[in-house]
Amino acid sequence: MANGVQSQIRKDLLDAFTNAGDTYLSGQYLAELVGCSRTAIWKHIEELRKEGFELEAVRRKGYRILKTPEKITADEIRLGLTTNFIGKDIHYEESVESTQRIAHRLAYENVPEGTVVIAEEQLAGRGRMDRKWHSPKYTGIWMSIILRPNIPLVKAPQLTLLAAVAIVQAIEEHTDVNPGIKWPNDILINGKKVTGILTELQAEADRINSIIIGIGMNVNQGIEDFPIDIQELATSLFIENGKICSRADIIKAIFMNLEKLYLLYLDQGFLPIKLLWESYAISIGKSIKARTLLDTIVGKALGITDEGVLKIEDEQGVIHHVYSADIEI
Ligand code: BTX
Repeated sequence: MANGVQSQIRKDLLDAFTNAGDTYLSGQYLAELVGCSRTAIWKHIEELRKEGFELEAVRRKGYRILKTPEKITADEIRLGLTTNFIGKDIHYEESVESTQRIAHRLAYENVPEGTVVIAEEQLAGRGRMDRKWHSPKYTGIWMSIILRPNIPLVKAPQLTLLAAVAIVQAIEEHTDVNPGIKWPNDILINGKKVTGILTELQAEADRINSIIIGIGMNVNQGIEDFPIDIQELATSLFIENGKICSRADIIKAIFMNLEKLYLLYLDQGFLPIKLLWESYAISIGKSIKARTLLDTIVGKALGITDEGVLKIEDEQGVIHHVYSADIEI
């Protein structure tokens, strides 16, 4: 109980600082707002300082937040987040096998839509078809987001494309680089992979219970931080942009863009998302090789259908519809 009260006070304090922006908030004001003594406020502020928040205290004016910590905390992500449901509930972990695994369990437990699992490190991060996803500590964004759209099963892959658009927009908002999307789930900068998306489902018959969108983004790694076998094909925002990026800011931007696009999608369907997706697509119109589970198709990528399925025209002029594949451009 006591801990619940403490964390509510802390949440209220961070909300107050978020709403105040650059304005100072007095100890008296904060004490009245959250319903505790000024000494208790001072103690909470000291706690926040220990966690790496930089708080300025000015006599007769009060407090304001100057800087949030390098290590991501759920509080730091909440600070300034204006979404209605995505990221409202954050399960933050220091080290996990895979955030997907935890998100699957939470989804079974019926947590609210928009719940997110974020880890500083994954020991068994995974890509599609059980490939490994390298997820070292403190450098990237490793997270899984739970959504519950009321759509038929066949439309689920559209959510991967929607997430890709949200991520590309977030990268553009926080860096000077130009990311592109390689169908279906890779975000590339200068031809190298900066982000992978893994969309998994919990469904019964034709009904989706939950979609779990796993996002792995390389943010502050140097090239030597990648294992030798992926150094040629992987990159990070730091490598491409030359500056350390705040992971919390990028996470917030992903949440905000994702929620906006998701609501648009639920309201108007896939078409507006498709148009945005096409404006970032780098494989369309090019000669590509698509390896599916069954065979390999070589031809020209014509575009995606209204359902998000890739169309490839082979040398005989036959048009193939590809639902899932690895693409080589
Ligand atoms: P994918 O199957 O398209 O890509 C996996 C391939 O990408 C690997 O075989 C390897 O070649 C390469 N790779 C591995 N690690 C990295 C990396 N850090 N950067 C660039 N390339 C890499 C992509 O699958 C989907 C990845 C989703 C990862 C998220 S992280 C949060 C969530 N939890 C979890 O376990 N997975 C997802």
